[in-house]
Amino acid sequence: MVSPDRPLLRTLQGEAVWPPPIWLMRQAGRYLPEYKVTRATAGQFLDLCLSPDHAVEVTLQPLRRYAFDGSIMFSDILMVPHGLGQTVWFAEGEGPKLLPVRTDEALAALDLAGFHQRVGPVYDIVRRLRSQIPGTTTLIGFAGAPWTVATYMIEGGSSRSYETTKSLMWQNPDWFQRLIDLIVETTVAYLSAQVSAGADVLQLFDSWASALGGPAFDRWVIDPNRRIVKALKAQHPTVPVICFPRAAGVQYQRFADQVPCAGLSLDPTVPLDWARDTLGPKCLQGNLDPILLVAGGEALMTEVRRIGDAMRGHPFVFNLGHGILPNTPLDHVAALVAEVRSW
Ligand code: 1CP
Repeated sequence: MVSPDRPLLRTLQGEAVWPPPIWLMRQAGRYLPEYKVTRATAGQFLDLCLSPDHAVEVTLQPLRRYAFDGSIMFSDILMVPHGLGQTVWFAEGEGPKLLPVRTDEALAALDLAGFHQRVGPVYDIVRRLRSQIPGTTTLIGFAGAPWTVATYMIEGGSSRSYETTKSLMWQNPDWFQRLIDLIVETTVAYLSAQVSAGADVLQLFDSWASALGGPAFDRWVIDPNRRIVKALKAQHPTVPVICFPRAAGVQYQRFADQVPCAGLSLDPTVPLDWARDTLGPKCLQGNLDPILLVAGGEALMTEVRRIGDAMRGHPFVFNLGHGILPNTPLDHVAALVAEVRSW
């Protein structure tokens, strides 16, 4: 049964709930021994993402240990390129690989018509989670933001400098705009279908937002996020969207002014007093350094309390400033959750 009292949802609707709700980005994953067991039986990483039995199981694993207030469906931002028919695979120990999209022909071959069918299991996963998570837990759907997804689609995997992506973006902005527009349209349809399947809240991950500045940040980070959030708000007015233009620095302010999202996720470099005063009316989420959660001890607790002191009285979601790291000790996570819940 879904309870009306979901602290994470209430917070994103603007209430300064205290103690703040807590969940962790990438809370399912390799720091959990039980994840490694399921991962080993599921086959390829993409098979894990597209197998409802396994994906539901790994989504529930961190909830069983830590009773987080939010449950993020287990999936990956590369589900959108996969759904568009781009060839995506995960090379063991190397990360994601894709057959790059760099030409008119490759762009024309992407196929929105077959999208929902290719990602169909994701909607099944959300539906099953809706009925299996505790009633007070908020179910989070997600997607990558267009700029970040485009870097993977063009580079063919992870990148340090995004050299091919940026070169194409500046040499052929019309082509790049067509790719971004396709990702915007697909992402709206994808997230909307996640809501129809039962997601309470959505998060857009723009993990590589800090690669752009000036007008390029406005055009390729702010504008696509704004269009997606506006379209989702029109279709699902009560569903809050959290945006995460990671490491965008002072550009967080321009982003906040122009993107009508309910929540902003902050990376560890964002000063919280500045965020509270300038990004203000929005609910803020973050921003513990994931390496502090690996380090543990007094340093961890001092920082966790500093974050709490800065954000008390404001709608705030306790989270990391980026995904949890595989080396994170389980008892550090338990100590973090106990500390936040003691406030
Ligand atoms: O070996 C394994 O088990 C695969 C590791 C892994 C996992 C656990 C990958 C490959 N993706 C995931 C799951 C995942 N990815 C989630 C799970 C839900 C949860 O939080 O429990 C989420 C939200 C993502 C989102 C994601 N994937 C992002 C955005 C968030 C972020 O961390 O910046 C990005 C950039 C990706 C791409 C990706 N997928 C996987 C890897 C190793 C990467 C990053 C590669 C890179 O650094 O470029």
